[in-house]
Amino acid sequence: MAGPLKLTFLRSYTTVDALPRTRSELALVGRSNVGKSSLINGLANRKSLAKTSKTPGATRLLNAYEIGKTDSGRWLMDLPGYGFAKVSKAEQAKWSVMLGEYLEQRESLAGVLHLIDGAIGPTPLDLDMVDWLREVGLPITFVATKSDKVKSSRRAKRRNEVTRKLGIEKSDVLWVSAERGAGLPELRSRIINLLEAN
Ligand SMILES: Nc1nc2c(ncn2[C@@H]2O[C@H](COP(=O)(O)OP(=O)(O)O)[C@@H](O)[C@H]2O)c(=O)[nH]1
Ligand SMILES: [Mg+2]
Repeated sequence: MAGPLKLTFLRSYTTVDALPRTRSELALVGRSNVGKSSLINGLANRKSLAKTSKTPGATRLLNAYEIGKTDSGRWLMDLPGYGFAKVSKAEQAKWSVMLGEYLEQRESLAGVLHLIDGAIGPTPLDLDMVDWLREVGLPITFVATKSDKVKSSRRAKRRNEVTRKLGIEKSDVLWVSAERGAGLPELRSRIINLLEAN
């Protein structure tokens, strides 16, 4: 179990080609509004390292964060969220090309943290993304967000639903609340272990 991660925002990239080589990298993938930015802030125990929003933006950027010491070469990459209804077909197509390039070509990519909204459960788009990630063959760590929003009376049922739909075991998903901090120490340890394996 680990305390707050030292996370430094480096910069945003608009293309995969522009990315420099890194030693080891993990990518955050998830529906727009799933709680990615909040989770980054929670992992670092900071309030506004990553911008959070009630109205999901349409910005399609690869946001790079360095983990640990300066020039550690270990990155956490915040990928653009999917499923934002107000995005045009053309914009969506651009998004999936960029994401495909990133996921299929990034040599240092040690794995993907796939965020699923715990308050909603896996959506059809989430399941499409899982199929894609499995096809690419990347190690996936499932993270169910917003656990504080699931009433305790519904928790067991929701946990079963999440694991059944994703086709995984209960122990394969980490439940977290960026708001309350639940599950964050376990997730930080997982992140450190995944990055060090590379
Ligand atoms: N209750 C609760 N709300 C959360 C949590 N994490 C994120 N949210 C809310 O979900 C919305 C989207 O969060 P954000 O981090 O911007 O999502 P992103 O679009 O995936 O980056 C915001 O209104 C957050 O306050 C959580 O753990 N608990
Ligand atoms: Mg965000």
